[in-house]
Amino acid sequence: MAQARESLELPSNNVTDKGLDRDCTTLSRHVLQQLQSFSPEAQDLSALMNRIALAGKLIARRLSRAGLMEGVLGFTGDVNVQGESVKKMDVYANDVFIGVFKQSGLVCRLASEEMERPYYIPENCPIGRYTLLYDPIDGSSNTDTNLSLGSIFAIRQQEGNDLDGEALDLLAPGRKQLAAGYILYGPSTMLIYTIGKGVHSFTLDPSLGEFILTEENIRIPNHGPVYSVNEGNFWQWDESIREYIRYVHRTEGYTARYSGAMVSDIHRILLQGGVFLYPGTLPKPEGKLRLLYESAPLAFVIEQAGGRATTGHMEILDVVPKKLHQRVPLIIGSPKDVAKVESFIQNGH
Ligand code: P6P
Repeated sequence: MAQARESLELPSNNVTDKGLDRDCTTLSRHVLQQLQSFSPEAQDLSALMNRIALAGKLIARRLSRAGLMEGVLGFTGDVNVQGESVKKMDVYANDVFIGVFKQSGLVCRLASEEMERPYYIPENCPIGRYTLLYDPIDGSSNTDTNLSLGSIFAIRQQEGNDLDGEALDLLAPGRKQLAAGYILYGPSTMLIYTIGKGVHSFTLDPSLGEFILTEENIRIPNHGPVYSVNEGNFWQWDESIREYIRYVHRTEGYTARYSGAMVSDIHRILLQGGVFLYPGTLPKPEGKLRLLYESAPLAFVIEQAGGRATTGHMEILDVVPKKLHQRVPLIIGSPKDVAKVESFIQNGH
């Protein structure tokens, strides 16, 4: 019997199973933990993040089967407000966010790269206190080649009643964001977010249908080897940017990485350090990237991780947009690397 008892030795009941604890940390629970509160505002934010997660699951599911379905890939034949050819995935993802937030009851307006004007959900507006700003698919050029893509989101408090539908309260600096982050559709689907209390990552477990906590309080390295920029624009840049590129070409320790989806490139920089640039060009000095639903959300995340994001002359989060689809030059990443780029822009070296 003694022999049998030894083989039956049970683990002591004070052993906490880290894996089990982590598997139970879902996104909505994590938001409440972050806020250490069950206030109506905390519950709202938790519910909003849950909706973002649902949108991410629906988009990830579509992308994972795109090659097996009719009508998912390719172009719609339309051109969006940005003057860009629209992919079918752009439209699908844009509609997914509208659909999941209609059900939420919390969001009155959605502003997206794909829509000239904000989309209003009238039934939500009397109580809807939040606005979702998003880029439904970042990196559309990668949809038909099965490469990484992203969705970028920011949540802002609605200020005033916007009776004229001009959404002028959205023309406020990025420091007004309540929450921001991105979903990365890669080998796995990840969701990275901040509500101003650090940066946290979640990985979608398809078998559970849940985003599970993966890393808390992510800190960007002070410096890293990666510089991420489309060098095909080299001769359209200002001389100061060309001088920076010549500097990294001749200096040991730098490596170029550029995927065509900045969510993917910036996620790499968040973890390994470095700098992503989309500078202005001579024909387009304001650059390509949109402030309200691309640069500002990513700037919030990177600043919360200890990094920086600037136009080259001003912190991204301090820029006051003049219009909904305003573009800004973007230099974002590790503090030391962003400062290096700035030194070329501001001092010519
Ligand atoms: P280019 C995707 O359209 C995007 O907004 C970013 O995700 C990406 O880094 C950039 O544009 C790619 O633009 O001009 O280098 O092809």
